[in-house]
Amino acid sequence: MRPPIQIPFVARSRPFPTLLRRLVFKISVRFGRLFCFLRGVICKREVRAPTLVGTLALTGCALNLATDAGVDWRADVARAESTPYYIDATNTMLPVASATGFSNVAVAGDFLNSGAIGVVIGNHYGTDRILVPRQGNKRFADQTLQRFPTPEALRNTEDAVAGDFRAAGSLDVVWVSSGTGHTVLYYENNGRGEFRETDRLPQCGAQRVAIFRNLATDAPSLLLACADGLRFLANNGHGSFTDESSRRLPADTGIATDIVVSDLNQDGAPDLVVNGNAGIRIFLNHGDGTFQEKLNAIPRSARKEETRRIAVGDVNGDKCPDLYLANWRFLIADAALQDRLLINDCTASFRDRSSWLPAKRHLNSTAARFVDLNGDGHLDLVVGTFRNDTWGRRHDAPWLAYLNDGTGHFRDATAEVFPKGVVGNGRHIEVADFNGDGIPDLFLVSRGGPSLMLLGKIRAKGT
Ligand SMILES: [Ca+2]
Ligand SMILES: [Ca+2]
Ligand SMILES: [Ca+2]
Ligand SMILES: [Ca+2]
Repeated sequence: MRPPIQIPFVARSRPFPTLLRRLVFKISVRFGRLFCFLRGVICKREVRAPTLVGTLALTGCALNLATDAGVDWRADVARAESTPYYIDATNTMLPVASATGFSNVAVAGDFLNSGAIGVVIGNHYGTDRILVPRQGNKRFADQTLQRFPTPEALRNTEDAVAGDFRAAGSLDVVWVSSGTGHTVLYYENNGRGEFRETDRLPQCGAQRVAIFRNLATDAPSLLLACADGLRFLANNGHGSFTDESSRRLPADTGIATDIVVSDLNQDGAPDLVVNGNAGIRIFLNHGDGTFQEKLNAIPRSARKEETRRIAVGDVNGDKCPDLYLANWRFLIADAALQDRLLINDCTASFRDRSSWLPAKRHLNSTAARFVDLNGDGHLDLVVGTFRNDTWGRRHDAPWLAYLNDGTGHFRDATAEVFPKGVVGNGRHIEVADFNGDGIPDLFLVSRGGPSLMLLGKIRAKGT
């Protein structure tokens, strides 16, 4: 039996006075994280009997979650910086405390089947969260306590995807985590945006997860980038999964740290780009969802290279997906900080066109995504950076905006595109129409400091 949870703040109908609220929040965040950590260390998943530490820890986790519930954060609105392209709606739309953490990933979706977009956020050293739309998409509320199961162990979420894995008409969530206990977690949605954790998935030490469909009509399967190689978990059609790695994937996929799905050779079958201990590798789809490596597809980097994230999209208008490698210096001391742009010749062979990128600032790149920032129909780039502080004490590294001239040549237009103060400790970029005005918005996920909500202002041509 789980220990009882006392949550003194949830039932309050009126907000705390500001100073008291902030004090309670600061204390509870610090102790909540500590208790979550202690519980993760001491109370392994298998230990279900109540213990003093376990009870304190779980209560601390709950406090950490609860402090934001019912609190009106509009009192904290300090700024809403704007450019012709984006307005920073972080303080006006988000419960900022709930969007602040050691966040690694966010996934947007209509989790409540309400027609409005919400977002789930995966955190290190804390609890994953769900923010749901309120007031006609004008604000988000943290309903983690009401909608997520209470975590039973420290998780350290690294990545997540959402999909209708059971063909039930609702979005379930798969999390991958480097924490104790299960590291691949399945949150099943009851159709109303309330989740329960199930044991649907085989386990491995995974850092990334991606959805794969060989045909558009297929149930979504899962690809996991695991410490012992790539895994293919085939969806049996109703949300149960079979590990078909040995049948579908090459024998030696190596240690995998990132994976992207895209039809690189334009034959109609989605292929794979895999990052790992052997660098970037291309696995081409035979057409039936089995894969073979295409050797020498990626030109070698002149210097040692450590890639954290791969972005994929056509940047030069030939409809063939190109690649951007967000490179950092983390485990390899002399790795180059230069990111790379790789242009596809439409057969999944790539040429290095990093010279088409603006001069790189001396920053680690930790996230990248192709997005049409100025609505001209050409994919631009958002790049997340950080300053070598994995503890998130510093979260002042810029989010970069690179505009594409349509031929794949980019210029650094950060100051023109992003409002002042768009900084963080970049980890992930989610794109969705969060306020329902038909224009794509950005949710910039930061490890330390608040993640940011940027509402788009430019309507794309033809929309
Ligand atoms: Ca293909
Ligand atoms: Ca291209
Ligand atoms: Ca553009
Ligand atoms: Ca929008």
